[in-house]
Amino acid sequence: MKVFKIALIGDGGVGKTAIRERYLGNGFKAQYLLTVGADFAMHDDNINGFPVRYQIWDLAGQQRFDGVREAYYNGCIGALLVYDITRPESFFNMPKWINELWTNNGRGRVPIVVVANKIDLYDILDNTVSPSQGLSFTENLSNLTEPDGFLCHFIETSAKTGENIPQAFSLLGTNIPKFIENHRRIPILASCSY
Ligand code: G3D
Ligand code: MG
Repeated sequence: MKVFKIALIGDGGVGKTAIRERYLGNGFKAQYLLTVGADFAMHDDNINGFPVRYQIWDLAGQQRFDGVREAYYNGCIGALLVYDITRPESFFNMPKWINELWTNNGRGRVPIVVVANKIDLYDILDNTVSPSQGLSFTENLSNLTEPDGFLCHFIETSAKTGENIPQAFSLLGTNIPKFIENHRRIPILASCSY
């Protein structure tokens, strides 16, 4: 079975861990990597009908992150980049996260799904980031990745209600084969085989 390392990235508090827990279902067992300050969990899924195993990396403590950036990103083949629609600064910080991912994973521009999380709060709070802002950001990102053979996707989720959580992962999954097709000569890393 193919194993794909994917990372959850985005500011603290945007809902990365909540998204992961939703996707994995109750009772999942994450392994905590003390040296990296992150934990990862495995989840089997399929891409276009082919079985794959995702190794999902999630930061356990943001403050420890500085020294372990490379280990966190190394070998990643894609990421869910999460922002919180109720906190515009988490939206405006996205370029920083993209830069870190693309600089440190060893493969360059890997696929990203931009995830607008906490949509259950749209109706309750003012000053939320609008879906059109998220979409237009993602279209600009796609302009960068199109020469690499894939586009980036945008999806609105709620880890609280569960809306669109599996769909966020499958959107990323559809881009992984396209990425691999265009990067056949990139060496396979131990942490992620394809
Ligand atoms: P992080 O892993 O990105 O740091 P967490 O974020 O998953 O720890 O989530 C941070 C807080 O946001 C948590 O609340 C969590 O319950 C909440 N949250 C996550 N996703 C959603 C969502 O879709 N809707 C709503 N309403 N809340 C969400 P606490 O209170 O535990 O800090
Ligand atoms: Mg977390």
